[in-house]
Amino acid sequence: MSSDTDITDVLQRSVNPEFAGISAKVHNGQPLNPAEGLLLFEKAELGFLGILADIVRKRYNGDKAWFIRNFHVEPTNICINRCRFCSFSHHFSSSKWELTVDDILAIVDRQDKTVREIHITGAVHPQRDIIYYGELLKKIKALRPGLHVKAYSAVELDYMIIKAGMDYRSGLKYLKDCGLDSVPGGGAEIFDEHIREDICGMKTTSDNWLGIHRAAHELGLPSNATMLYGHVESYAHRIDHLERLRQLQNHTKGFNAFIPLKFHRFNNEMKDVAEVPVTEDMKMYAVSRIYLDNFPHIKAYWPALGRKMAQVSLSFGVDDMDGTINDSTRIYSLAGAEEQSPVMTVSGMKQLIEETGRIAVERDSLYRPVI
Ligand code: V47
Repeated sequence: MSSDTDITDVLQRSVNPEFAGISAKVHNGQPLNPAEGLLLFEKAELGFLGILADIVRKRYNGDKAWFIRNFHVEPTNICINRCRFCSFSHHFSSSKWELTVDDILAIVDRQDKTVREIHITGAVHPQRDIIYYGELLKKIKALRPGLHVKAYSAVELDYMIIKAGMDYRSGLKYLKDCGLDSVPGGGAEIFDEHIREDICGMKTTSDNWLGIHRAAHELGLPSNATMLYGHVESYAHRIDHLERLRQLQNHTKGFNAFIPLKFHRFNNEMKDVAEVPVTEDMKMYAVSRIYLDNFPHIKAYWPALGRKMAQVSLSFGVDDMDGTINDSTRIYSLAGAEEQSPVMTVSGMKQLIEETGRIAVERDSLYRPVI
């Protein structure tokens, strides 16, 4: 057998004849329709999904697997929203906390000077506004001009921009002028309106989430997208979510990475919902890679997934391992993820990737290799 085509041909015939058309589309670089995506979730063997996902991954990334030197800042856990899956906000914590601008600058200042990206996201604090967050951006840029600032989820942005009486374009333009470089993917959760109402009804709507990202892309601010999966949603809801993202990406081409986020149940209002097995995680990565054929990158966020399963995910469509993190996020450790103090050295990251046979490539925030 000489090529991927031969292998998938044999596999799809031995596994299920319904997959012949899907396999051909993936080989030819054609998008699947929602019914085909659903069929993959419902009936495809995991090994078959891995092979199809690999075709799309290789098309964009060859054998490279990316990582970045980064850290997070979570400015506060005081939140106007009360999402049922959240273990991070003050509603589920014994303490409330809020960092001052000086506290955040001190965190930035003590990072190693080789770190390239700061990721800022947290709760939606009722007393904070776009001026506060704009000043924070300006001061970070004054302190570390070369640091890429990926900041504020669409949920935080929606709140601060509406509160300022601005539209999304002018609010994002203001923040861009203050130093915003890109927008993280948080707050997408599940776009289906009924499930969203059930798990995070107070949060900004799906249309608003997509509207913020559209406006960001139109201003030249790239962004990421996430999905919170493995709780009360169905496969059809996952495909609906991927389809809405793929349509926006067709218009703007502004998304860099898609990041599936596995639901963790510790210390939140959904603690009675069982977590999905790791096979389901790999299925989620693979179908995302196959369906989002216009996204260049699929990211395994190892603080949420665990480093060993992040390694396995490289065989199910993933090409990006996020970054070194430097023990700077609590969102997942509070929800019960196995990584209670997520920190990875550059050599640890390289080793994790190279053990799987991939080429580890350090990147900047725009996926340019760092020499
Ligand atoms: O939107 C919150 C998720 C997200 C839980 O853009 C939970 O590079 C599982 O978006 N179980 C925020 N997930 C984090 C985020 C992110 C992370 C890493 C990289 C990027 C990026 C973005 O965390 C929230 C929500 O979907 N989340 N609580 C929980 N109990």
